[in-house]
Amino acid sequence: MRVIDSHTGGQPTRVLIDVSLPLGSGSVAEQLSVLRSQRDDIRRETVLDPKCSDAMVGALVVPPQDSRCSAGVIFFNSAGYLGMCGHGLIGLMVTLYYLGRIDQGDHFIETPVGIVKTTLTGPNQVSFVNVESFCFQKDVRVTGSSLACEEKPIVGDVAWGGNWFFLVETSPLSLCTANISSLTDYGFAIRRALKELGITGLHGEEIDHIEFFEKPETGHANSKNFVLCPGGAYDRSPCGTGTSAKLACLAERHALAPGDEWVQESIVGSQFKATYEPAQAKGIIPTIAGEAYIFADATLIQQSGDPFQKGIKW
Ligand code: PYC
Repeated sequence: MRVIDSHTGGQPTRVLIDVSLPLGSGSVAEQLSVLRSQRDDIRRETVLDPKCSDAMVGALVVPPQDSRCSAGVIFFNSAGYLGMCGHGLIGLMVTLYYLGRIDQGDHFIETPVGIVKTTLTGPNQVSFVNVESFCFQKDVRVTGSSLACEEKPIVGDVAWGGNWFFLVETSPLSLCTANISSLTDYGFAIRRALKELGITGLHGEEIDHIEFFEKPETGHANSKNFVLCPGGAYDRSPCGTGTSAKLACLAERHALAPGDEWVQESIVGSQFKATYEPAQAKGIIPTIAGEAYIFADATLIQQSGDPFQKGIKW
């Protein structure tokens, strides 16, 4: 199988090239449920250990149902499937351009959670108008056995940006790379506590992304973040869906006006530029801009006898 690997602000994306599966002729959301129940081997063989690091997000290009769209895409990682993936979408567009399959300019892409408009402004530069994002619950206090050692409860917002996030405005630990493993442990403890407390997304969905913020001391970014992804990897990019969730919370608090730029920096120092417009219904429509670079155009092979052909599952 041919794969093209890129990274967006340090966070990798693996696009599967010319993989055509019988997933039905429904929407991308419907195709995702067939993929999940019948062909999860594709995800396991392409993004699980030993072929990949936990940080990798795979992208399967599928036929869109909506005729406005150039393509459909299903994103996945070592833990399962994502609704949307901002860094992955930027990687996908740069990859399709590298392959000569799209021109610079506007393209609509169908994802399992809705249609996103992308604009390829250069060979490596992409902006996208994300799905409607909203702050679902403000100032949620989280205590519990998983956080028993903490004196103060953790306070955060629950928001949707194409995935579900718990956003902690004041990070419990300083956001530096030396703290990545402690931040990861802390993020997992919050995830466990949210589960214990029955705190979920709008329709009972698990909140599987945890985001910590702090104000950067230098530079011109408005905020720095650390994002714990579902499989336990941290996002090297500022996280497109996480930045969308952040903008929704800022808008909810009237802390950022429509059209004003927000620069979100990741824990490794990469940046996304973001703005939003109010949505017609409850939330906002974010626009996120970033860049991706390709680093491998490769063929995955399976040798007979390899006990870990299908990936290491745990
Ligand atoms: O950029 O939206 C994103 C994302 C989600 C998980 C990893 N990256």
